[in-house]
Amino acid sequence: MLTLYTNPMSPCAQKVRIVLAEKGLEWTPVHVDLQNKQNLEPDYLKLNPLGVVPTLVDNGKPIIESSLICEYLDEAYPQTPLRPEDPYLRAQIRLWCKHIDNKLHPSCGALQWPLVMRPTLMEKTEEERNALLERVVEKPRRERQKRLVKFGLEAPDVVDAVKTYHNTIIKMEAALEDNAWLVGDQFSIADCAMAPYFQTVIQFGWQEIFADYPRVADWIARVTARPSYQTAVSADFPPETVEKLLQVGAPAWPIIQRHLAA
Ligand SMILES: N[C@@H](CCC(=O)N[C@@H](CS)C(=O)NCC(=O)O)C(=O)O
Repeated sequence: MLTLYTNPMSPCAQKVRIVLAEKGLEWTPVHVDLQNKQNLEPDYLKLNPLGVVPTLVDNGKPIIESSLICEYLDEAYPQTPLRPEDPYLRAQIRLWCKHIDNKLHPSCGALQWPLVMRPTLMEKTEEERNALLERVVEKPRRERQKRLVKFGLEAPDVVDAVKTYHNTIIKMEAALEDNAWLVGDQFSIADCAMAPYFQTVIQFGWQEIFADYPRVADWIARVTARPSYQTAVSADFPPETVEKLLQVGAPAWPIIQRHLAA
């Protein structure tokens, strides 16, 4: 009995949903409203003390941290293995996941927040907004969110985020030179973990970021065409959502381009 506390826009939750779909596992979703900070409610904090999605609950046992959830699922449900046996290749997968968790994930947040979260928070009074942000559990995340609400796409985090995306794409292009997937020729947790971070780029219509990197563009085409991606991610983006996000992303593109050139 698997339950996933999730949100459609969350790349961390998307990666777990891709793994669940690859493995053909049945699961029950519980929607967590991030825009209204349901993730910081006491009941949710009991499951996930960091106050973030996703949280997987397997037979009553909570598991947090998306990369750890992916590994857990691969170990607990060995059908359709998503990691090779070779310890060296497993270390390569962990290295990608570490890069994603530590660098790419905060960068993705820096791109999503000004366009998706900030508008809802700006509808609240300054007092309400500050009170909500003050409750964010981890200090670096709290401070980052405050900057992104205050400065939007001009926050220093956004310049760094665009650079991190650019460097990640360069690394991916090199990794894909000799391999079909990020680690060797087997589709793995590394690919599941990376794919959602390009959903963010695509949803805002910023594909030019990877246009000069043919292997990355081809990898994105292959990963997004997989049935797992279609059910775990694309299904949450109906045409009206796609249209809305493209509208939000279009005026932001010149700013992203300026940051890319900086
Ligand atoms: N390291 C965590 C990061 C989780 C995370 O940052 N989740 C975001 C959504 S992708 C979240 O819940 N944000 C809510 C907030 O910051 O208030 C993981 O990989 O699970």
